[in-house]
Amino acid sequence: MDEISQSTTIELQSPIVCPIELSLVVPTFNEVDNILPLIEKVECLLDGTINWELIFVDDNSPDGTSETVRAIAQRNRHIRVVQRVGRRGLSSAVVEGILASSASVIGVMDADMQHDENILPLLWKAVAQDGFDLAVASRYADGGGMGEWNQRRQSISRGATWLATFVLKVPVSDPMSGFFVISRQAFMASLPKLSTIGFKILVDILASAPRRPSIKEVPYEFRARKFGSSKLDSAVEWEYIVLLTDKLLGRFFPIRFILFSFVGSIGVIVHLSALGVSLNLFGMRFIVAQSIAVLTAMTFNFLVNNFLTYRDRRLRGVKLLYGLFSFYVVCLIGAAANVGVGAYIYNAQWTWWLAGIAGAAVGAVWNYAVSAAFTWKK
Ligand SMILES: Nc1nc2c(ncn2[C@@H]2O[C@H](COP(=O)(O)OP(=O)(O)O)[C@@H](O)[C@H]2O)c(=O)[nH]1
Ligand SMILES: [Mg+2]
Repeated sequence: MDEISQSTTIELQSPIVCPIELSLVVPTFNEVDNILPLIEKVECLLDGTINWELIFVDDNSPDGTSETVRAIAQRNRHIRVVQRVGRRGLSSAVVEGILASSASVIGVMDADMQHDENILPLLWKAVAQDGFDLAVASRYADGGGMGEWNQRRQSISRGATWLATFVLKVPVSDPMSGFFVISRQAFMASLPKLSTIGFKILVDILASAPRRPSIKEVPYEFRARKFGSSKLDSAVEWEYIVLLTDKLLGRFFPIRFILFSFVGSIGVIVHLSALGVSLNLFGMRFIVAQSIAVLTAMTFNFLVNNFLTYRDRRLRGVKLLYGLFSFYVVCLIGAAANVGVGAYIYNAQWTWWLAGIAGAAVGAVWNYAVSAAFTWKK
């Protein structure tokens, strides 16, 4: 054994004098004004009681959040930043922060101080000392509250909470909470099955758990934001639906294929509508009307898939045009495969509708697989 590896072994064998007891992971996007107040609050609360580290996972915020954290981290060894470039996403940020941390108990919390940090020690104790797998800060448990949220957001949150019950393996009053403490063991157990889509990492963790985790709920009152603004928009609501669909059906089919097929089935309605209008309103010949309908449906499918199914690889500008033409080519070959397979099965004396479904299925798989490789290639 050489000198370096010998000394490493000795170091690892020596007892840890002051282990980190809580790794706090905070996802950030444009939170520059919240960084210092949050650090000060956590310091006041935990210093001298729980040995902590605080990891900000920042998606390269244009407001300089990463630089601000780094400047503080130069002077304060409790603090670190994981700066991600070219990527966005709250859930994936939390996962990367947890994987970059070291304590056996992990806390997840927002940067904007809407989460009441005063209950952190309670959450930590439930996991670190009382042996729970997970402690969730809950707005819906007795004693908790939604603070100043308007009626619309409260209703959306309640609806989303209700929807989550279909994928969760364990009942929790506030599965949408972004404020919780979890043992590393419980997190690692869920990790292989995580979808890391969107905003709701706790729903993801709970739905991916291989066994029922033990859970403690701690009520708290959600606070109003003082600095910065919410990143919740309709895209986040859509990603939530995608997450739940992935949790329900993802083990059978890739989530993008499910979305692609969903868009395709709406495309059939678009096709029939365009055909009906061309024939009945404009009195076109069938062959012309059918061609217009095919073109309309393909364009519709392309644009909607570009917006929803591939929103993370969305094509814009000239690339959008190239993408559209490559999609036309893919779909026309798909249509030929559809007709070919359908005719083959029909000629082999199968029923007409089975031949039709088999042809459509082959066409759909072709369109999905080939457009993924060419139109929306990574
Ligand atoms: N790293 C990262 N953090 C995000 C992203 N979107 C939101 N956040 C952070 O996640 C936390 C919750 O977001 P927020 O907009 O306050 O959501 P709201 O409380 O539901 O309105 C905040 O600390 C945000 O800065 C993202 O795309 N990447
Ligand atoms: Mg917030």
